[in-house]
Amino acid sequence: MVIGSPSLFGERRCDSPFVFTAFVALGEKRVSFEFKVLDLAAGEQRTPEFASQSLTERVPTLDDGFFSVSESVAIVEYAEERWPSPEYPRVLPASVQGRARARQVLGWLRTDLAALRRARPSDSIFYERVTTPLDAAARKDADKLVRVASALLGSRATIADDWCIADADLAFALMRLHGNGDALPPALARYAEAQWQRPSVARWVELERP
Ligand SMILES: N[C@@H](CCC(=O)N[C@@H](CS)C(=O)NCC(=O)O)C(=O)O
Repeated sequence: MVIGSPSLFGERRCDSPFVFTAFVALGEKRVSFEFKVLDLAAGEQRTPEFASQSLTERVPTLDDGFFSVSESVAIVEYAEERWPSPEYPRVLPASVQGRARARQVLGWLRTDLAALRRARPSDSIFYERVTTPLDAAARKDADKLVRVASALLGSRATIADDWCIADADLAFALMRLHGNGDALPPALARYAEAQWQRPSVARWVELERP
C-alpha cells in the first residue's frame, strides 16, 4: 500500500552530485515528492530513524512509504520501474544499447576523475568558484572528461537517442570545469548549459542554499 507521496532525502548544502541525480530523475518522472534535507555536518544521517530507512546512513535516500532505498543509481533504477514508461517519462534510454551506455556513464562518473573532483569540488559549482589552475593530475582528468564526452556526444545533443539521466550527470561533471571558468570546447559548453536549463535540472540549480 502506498501512503502519500515519496520523500527524497538530500543534504542541506544541495551540492551533492548523487542527490542531484536522484532529484533530477524524480523531477523527470513528474512524480510529486517532498525534498527533505539533512545536516550531514551535524550528523543527522546517523539518527536511528534515518539509519533504519537508508541502511547506509547516506543520502540520497528515497522513502516511498512502504519501501526505502539509498544509492543514487539504485534510486534511478527503482524510479524507472516504479513509475514506468509510457505512463511516466523515461529516465533511462529505450534501447538495450542506450541503457548500457547510460549505465556506463553513471558508473564511470562515480568512480573516475578523482583529481578533477578534488580540484573542482561540487560546491565550487554552486557556491564560490575555484580559480586556482588545475594541477597536472586534474588537468589529465579534465582532458579525459573532454575526450570521453566528445566521443559520447559526437554531433548529437544527447548521449542516447533521447535525453536520459546520464546527460544530467555528464553535464554536472562538465560544470566542474565550465562553472569555474575552465575552458571547454564550445560544443561541450553549449551542451552543459543546455542541460542546466532543462526544467528538472534548473529546479536543482535554483534550490535555495544556505
Ligand atoms: N554512491 C553513493 C554516494 C552517496 C554519498 O557519498 N553521499 C554522501 C553525501 S554526498 C553522504 O551521505 N555522506 C554522509 C556520510 O557518509 O556520513 C550514491 O551514489 O548515492
